[in-house]
Amino acid sequence: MSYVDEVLAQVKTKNANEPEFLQAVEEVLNSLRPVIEANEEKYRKEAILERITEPDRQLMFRVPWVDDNGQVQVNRGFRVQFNNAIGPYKGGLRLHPSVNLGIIKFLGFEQIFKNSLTSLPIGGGKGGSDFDPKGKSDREIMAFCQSFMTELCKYIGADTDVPAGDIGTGAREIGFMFGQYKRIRGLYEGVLTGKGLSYGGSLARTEATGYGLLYLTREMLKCNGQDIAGKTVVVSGAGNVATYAIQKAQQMGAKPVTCSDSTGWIYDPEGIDVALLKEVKEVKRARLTEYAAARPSAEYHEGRGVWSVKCDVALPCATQNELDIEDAKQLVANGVIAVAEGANMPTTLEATKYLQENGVLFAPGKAANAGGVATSALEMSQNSERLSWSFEEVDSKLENIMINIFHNLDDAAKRYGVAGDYVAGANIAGFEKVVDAMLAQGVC
Ligand code: NDP
Ligand code: 2IT
Repeated sequence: MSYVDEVLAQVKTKNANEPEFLQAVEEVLNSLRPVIEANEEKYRKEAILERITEPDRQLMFRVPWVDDNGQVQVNRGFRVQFNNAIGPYKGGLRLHPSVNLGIIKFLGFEQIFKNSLTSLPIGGGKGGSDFDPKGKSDREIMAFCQSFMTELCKYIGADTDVPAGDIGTGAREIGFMFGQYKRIRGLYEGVLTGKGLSYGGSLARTEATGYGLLYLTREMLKCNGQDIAGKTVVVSGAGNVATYAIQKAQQMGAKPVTCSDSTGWIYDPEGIDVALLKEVKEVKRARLTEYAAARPSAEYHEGRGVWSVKCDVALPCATQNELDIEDAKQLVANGVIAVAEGANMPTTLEATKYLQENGVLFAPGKAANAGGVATSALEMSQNSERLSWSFEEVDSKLENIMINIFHNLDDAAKRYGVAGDYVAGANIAGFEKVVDAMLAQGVC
């Protein structure tokens, strides 16, 4: 049996109840086959694949907090420190009722390769909780965040592990967590990114994931003889990533016509009104029905359905496995040219394969959404030098990073005879740097 197949079988046995983690490992290991086969004996002897698929450690803890009725609530907290070969663990905190260990492990595993692709010195980690922020008062959010950080603060630090935002964790939550870390540890340090501008945050971090997604998508289109300007874009999600992807797409002359949340979706043929979307989602924290109510050109539909809208470019920016084989078939039938993942693993393996086989340019999340974590690393640099850079400086670094990521994965795919397979290119390019550092650092 090949080394890849051996390790895949072991990972499946050891993590049988974690489908999302197995999906992420399967995608990465399968696309690394040409690299592994070229060094099979060495990698097997060094147990590189066993080591890279087993987290350094996974922390799980109780998060008790008191709700507004005086009732004690208990959630489960997680932090998976996956791999720190190239830098301190780095990755977001997801607050969503669906969170479990397998989901955090898939996100932490993806983060290893994503962070490597940024070319910045950050390792892979992820955390979060099954806490549901929806419908909670600010005081309840604070109570949860303080309790969560009371335990998490023992394991993180500016040079060990630097968490950030993800689904359900934005500036408000990061603020409460930073305050609690500072209070318990007595350290004013860059232990979290995505901080507010008044206490060490970076300009352009809020916009970074969505903007970065568009910088990479534009480069991918350009290198394939296409222009983003004039394209109709379909976006899912209505959170941080989706909002700033829509904004940057408009700035580039494209027309984003959809967005969605967990209850419904908007089709707005005149183009999404970003100011209104921000008002509804960032300020009021309301449902998309309010967007439709305020915008005559918009249609609101219950449930899911954005992938049924005819488009040139599709940008899934909500959550994992939100674009399945039926959606992929519909997109292809409607003439889609490119799919770029703003979310982490939003496209199922079957749908990815179908899109690629049908000539759709496909940019995987670990490359396409790396702008968020890259800008987090720029926030860490600014915190270390106790300076802050201008919006333009951060944004132009972000743009360069995204362009470089695209060329690195394009080159890696060409080097291994799979030109145009950007999934393989991203996995290979991300893996090469991490494995080099792992080998140099010995058995650890
Ligand atoms: P937000 O919490 O800001 O937004 C998430 C959006 O997705 C919301 O509109 C949410 O709707 C919608 N959604 C629909 N279905 C689900 C579901 N089942 N679970 C969770 N959300 C759902 O998160 P972000 O925009 O930050 O994150 C979106 C994706 O991008 C995630 O996959 C995340 O891991 C990834 N990502 C985020 C980065 C960042 O910097 N923030 C960086 C790189 C990747 P509703 O409000 O109704 O729940
Ligand atoms: O998935 C991701 O890359 C993020 N949620 C951002 C992580 C970070 O450390 O900024």
